[in-house]
Amino acid sequence: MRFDVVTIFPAMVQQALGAGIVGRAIERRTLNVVVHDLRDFTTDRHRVVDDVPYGGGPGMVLKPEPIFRALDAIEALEESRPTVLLTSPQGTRLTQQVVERLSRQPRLVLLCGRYEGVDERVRSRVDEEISIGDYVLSGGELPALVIIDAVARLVPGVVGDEQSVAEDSFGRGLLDYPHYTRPAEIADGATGGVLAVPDVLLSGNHAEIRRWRKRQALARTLERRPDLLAGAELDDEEEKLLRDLKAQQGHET
Ligand code: 9D3
Repeated sequence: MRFDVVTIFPAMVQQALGAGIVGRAIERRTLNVVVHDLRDFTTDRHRVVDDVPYGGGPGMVLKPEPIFRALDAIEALEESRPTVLLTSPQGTRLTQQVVERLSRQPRLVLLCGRYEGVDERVRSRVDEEISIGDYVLSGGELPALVIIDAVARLVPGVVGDEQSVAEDSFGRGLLDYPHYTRPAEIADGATGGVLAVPDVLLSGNHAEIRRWRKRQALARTLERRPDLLAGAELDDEEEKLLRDLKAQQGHET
């Protein structure tokens, strides 16, 4: 899969892409990510990318022509027309479902918004605007990196363990179960007590362990994110565990 990123902070984007799972996938050529400096598509001596808003008001607006030139150049790089995304607070909220849909595209262009926004005419070249959530950031670079990270994980070969991608709790609509590693007991400095790993995980009884994890995942989801249960794909065992948990919850209150 190919990503083209258009930004006024290419070093920030490039730097972040070098690390971790995505960085390794780029090294292996499983992913191709090309970062473009919007200033390279200006034609004036001072490489100006922004201007004051028509009608007045605070802040600056990204000028349309450098963006149009960048998109023309990027679209000419390959035969197929890429899907053009604009990061914007007005966009579709990014969810795993949106991530899955984007991962079916062979080519994505990510236009990173900045300042108060981009000239509205740029939207004539944009297929979809994406927001990563309801909080105010300074620009679209971190959102572009979030989109690339989430989408890239679904590209075959990017994550080493395909099973962990397939089973990923969010993929199935539930929160994760608790994880433990060695040692089996640690001292709790705060209380003088002992923090122990649940016995079932040390039992070697894999059927019991699987059931415990399902129950924990369901209990946490019911407690912290009950909204997720409406869209979750549950098997028969999970449906039964959930009924039991809800019945218990009823007694507790
Ligand atoms: C302070 C300016 N705001 C006035 C109402 C509007 C505004 C413009 C530009 C708010 C934030 C930004 C910069 N943010 C993004 O470009 C952005 C973003 C975000 O802030 N939150 C979540 N997702 C995204 S995607 C792009």
